[in-house]
Amino acid sequence: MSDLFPGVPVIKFEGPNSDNPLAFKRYDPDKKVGDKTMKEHLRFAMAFWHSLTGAGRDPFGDPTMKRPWDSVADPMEVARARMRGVFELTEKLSIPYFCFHDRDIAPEGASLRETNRNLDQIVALAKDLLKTSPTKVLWGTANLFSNPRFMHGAATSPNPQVFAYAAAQVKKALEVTKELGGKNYVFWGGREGYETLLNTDMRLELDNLGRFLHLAVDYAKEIGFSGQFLIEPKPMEPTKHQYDSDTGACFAFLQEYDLLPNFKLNIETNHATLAGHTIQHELRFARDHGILGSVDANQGDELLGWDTDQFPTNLYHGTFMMYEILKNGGLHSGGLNFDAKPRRGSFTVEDLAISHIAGMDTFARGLEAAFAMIRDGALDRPLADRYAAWGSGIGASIRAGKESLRSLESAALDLGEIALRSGRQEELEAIVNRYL
Ligand code: XLS
Ligand code: NI
Ligand code: NI
Repeated sequence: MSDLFPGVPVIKFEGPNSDNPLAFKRYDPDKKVGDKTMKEHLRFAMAFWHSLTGAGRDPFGDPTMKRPWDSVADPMEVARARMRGVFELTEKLSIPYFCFHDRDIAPEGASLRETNRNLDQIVALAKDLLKTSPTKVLWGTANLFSNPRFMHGAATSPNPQVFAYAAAQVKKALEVTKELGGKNYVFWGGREGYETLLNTDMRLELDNLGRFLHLAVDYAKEIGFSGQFLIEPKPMEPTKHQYDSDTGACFAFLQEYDLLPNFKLNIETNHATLAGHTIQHELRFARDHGILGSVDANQGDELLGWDTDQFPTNLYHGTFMMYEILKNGGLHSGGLNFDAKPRRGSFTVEDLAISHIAGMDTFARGLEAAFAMIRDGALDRPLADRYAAWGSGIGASIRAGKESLRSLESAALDLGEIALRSGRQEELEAIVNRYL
């Protein structure tokens, strides 16, 4: 292991009474919860872009983060240090995976050819490090939004040369993800969306997005990449209206373009709240439709209307998320990727480690609470009770498709007052609190 971060020790589990900020209070990787260990349930990943590349820049100020490569001038040397850094940090934190964009890990050159050469060098180093490390790659993706060429979108650009460039980038990113053993490949919509309909042919752009994803599926087959494809819903930012706005919109899109057999969703907490949904809603919708693939675990701020990408410390989110994930039978090839960054004022390397610890403890606590609620049927029993009438009599008959408006009218005409039952919301909320 490299020693770029001497201030970060190997993090150990010390239990809920520990006051050591550099220790796990809840996350005990080998502890069994049901028939799987916490590590197997949670499948944490570090986001390369926030933890290694991100530097604390915001629209009002310069980078703040103190990192070991700050004084290194050669961008390829910086890239090599960051790649060693992601292995060191994930190993010290017992985080089994990392996720990356092509442009996080290697600098762009003067042409795509030169950029790809840079990428190849760093990928060779990563491959080498993978050999001796427990760390693996959860997913790769292409950054199709930072470079000015993507100002009007990538697959949805009005300019076919931009579409071609983006396709070339995805081709390479797929090859690299395969080479590094990535378990999934993600498409987050970047700038696939619009600012104004006055200059946008929405139909054409959506058709092109569908075509683009089919090209990726075809190429993955050709090179034998068997990872899961994921798209990541987000309603806005950077564009005013992102096409993949929420899980419902993504489901309709995948269905319309016949992509459902190949795609699931990577669902992000802060994107859910920006879309005006709870994260539980987004996960439930995806689970119910068989497209819950992976999670970008972070949180927003109630009072800020943008993607603040904070580390997830909200125990209710952690619990409800793990509830949906357990009910989904786990995330399969997916995981919990910390698409999160320490606040700009939390600029030390220790802050970076502590942020991950806080997030991991949140999900470990959420896992235990959700597991216990499911084990006890704490929510399942009242739920089954609420819908019990659909299992017999007229309920069962409606579900079996045996009724018509005419037959239902005759059933209703002579009904007196219908006896309704309480929804018991506060009681259920109090039940959840008992588990926290
Ligand atoms: C941005 C997205 C991005 C994706 C990967 O809001 O969350 O970070 O996860 O491109
Ligand atoms: Ni994300
Ligand atoms: Ni995001």
